[in-house]
Amino acid sequence: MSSSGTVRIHYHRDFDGMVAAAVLATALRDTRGETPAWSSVNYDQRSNWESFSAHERFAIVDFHFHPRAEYWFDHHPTTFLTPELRAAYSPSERWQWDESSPSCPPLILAHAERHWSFATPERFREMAEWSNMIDAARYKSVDQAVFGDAPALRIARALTAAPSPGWTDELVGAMSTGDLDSVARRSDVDKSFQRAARNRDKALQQFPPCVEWRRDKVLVYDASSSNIRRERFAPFYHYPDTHYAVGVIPTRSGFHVMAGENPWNPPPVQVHIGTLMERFGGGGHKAVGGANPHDLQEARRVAMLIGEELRVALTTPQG
Ligand SMILES: [Mn+2]
Repeated sequence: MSSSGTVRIHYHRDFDGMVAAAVLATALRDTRGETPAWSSVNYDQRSNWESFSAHERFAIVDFHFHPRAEYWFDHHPTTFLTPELRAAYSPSERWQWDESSPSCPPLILAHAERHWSFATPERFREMAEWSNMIDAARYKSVDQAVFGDAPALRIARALTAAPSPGWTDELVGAMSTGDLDSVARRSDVDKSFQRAARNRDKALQQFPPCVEWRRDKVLVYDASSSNIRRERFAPFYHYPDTHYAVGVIPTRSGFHVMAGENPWNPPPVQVHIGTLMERFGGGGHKAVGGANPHDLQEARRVAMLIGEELRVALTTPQG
């Protein structure tokens, strides 16, 4: 499988991970005489991380740090799987970690310009800007998040209905040579986008009956049925005056409780959702967090408790 000269770029299979791979492949080819190949990596591959990609030269972008990676770039705060791996990292001409970056591509571009004298093409600047918006969910409005029609948003939604696991490798190739518009116009991208848009419409339609209660701008829902399609921002699309949504959703092995602030109608109180979730064995950030109770009944109970706690926080006068 491995050939002596080729460095393989392993990238996280989402929009910013794909752009990161296209950017790194181009920068390595143009400035370092590399002839890179690429393939996506997913969270299942973290087991046996030590022997990951044991017999080849490789790079990793938008995914966990690996000490044998010849090139590595990431922005995730959770990138180091062990304290030993954290200790093995220090920034270098080939490695860079910046958890303050909203997505991975901008840090690779800045690095390639500074260390390798890479001349960033305009199309990569555009892709990096959209990566920041998509990865950090910084959409201007809930309408843009749900129905946004810009090429980057069409591509990102098309990924939710990918025809095969290897499809993203082909798109990374297209992103390395063409701009977002040309990628979004591909017939395979458009076909997946159309399918994804139908899924979205179904999910929006299915959401209101899942609402358990809405009080004082807090919404609690139960989307635990496997027959229900999910759209991340459906609660705020249907109920824009909501400050917090708390819901139960299925996972591969059980159920997940998630809670989040409405990015387009932020709450007037300072509740840290991650800290709140820690009491139920979960975690997260200030604005969004989750927990995995052991069964559905418990997940529903936790969702109700968290919803009620958020409701009390919103209705208690701040002192
Ligand atoms: Mn990513």
